Amino acid sequence: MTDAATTDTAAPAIERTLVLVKPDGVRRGLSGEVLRRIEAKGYTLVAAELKQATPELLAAHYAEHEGKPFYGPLVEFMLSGPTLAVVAEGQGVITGFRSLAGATNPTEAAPGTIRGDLGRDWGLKVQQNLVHGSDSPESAAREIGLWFPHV
Ligand code: IDP
Ligand code: MG
Repeated sequence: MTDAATTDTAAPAIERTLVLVKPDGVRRGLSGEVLRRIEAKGYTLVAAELKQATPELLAAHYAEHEGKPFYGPLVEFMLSGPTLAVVAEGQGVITGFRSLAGATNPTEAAPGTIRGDLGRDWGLKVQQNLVHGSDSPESAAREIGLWFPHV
């Protein structure tokens, strides 16, 4: 017996997503652990570069959050040290990496996720939650263009 729902569905397209190990993750020596989890899941690393973000890059990257109470603290935090910018590739990687990362609030992030296992609330105005992952194909294309203009 064939399963029409499976056999008639086109193979999912290969996607790319932008992952950032934020300055807290780099400072805490967790860059390798984040890369390890991406690779252990089976995704491919396409690009990786340690970068010092600029106010201009962050204004573009976090434009959707401008005006929110945590926006100023978020930009200041992201300027506080180098960020490891990564492009990862694979079917479903955009949603898949968000699952690996866990919920935005590290207190609520499930054990087994990057934020759940390695993050915590430090009582600051912005959640220092170790990683960023693009949230849609449109965001991924836009963010990869910002962080890796040549990829
Ligand atoms: P995401 O990183 O899980 O996609 P966003 O809503 O896009 O979450 O927020 C961007 C970043 O801003 C978060 O990762 C976190 O560092 C910070 N942030 C978001 N919401 C809050 C909040 O309510 N309080 C403090 N910091 C926040
Ligand atoms: Mg987001």
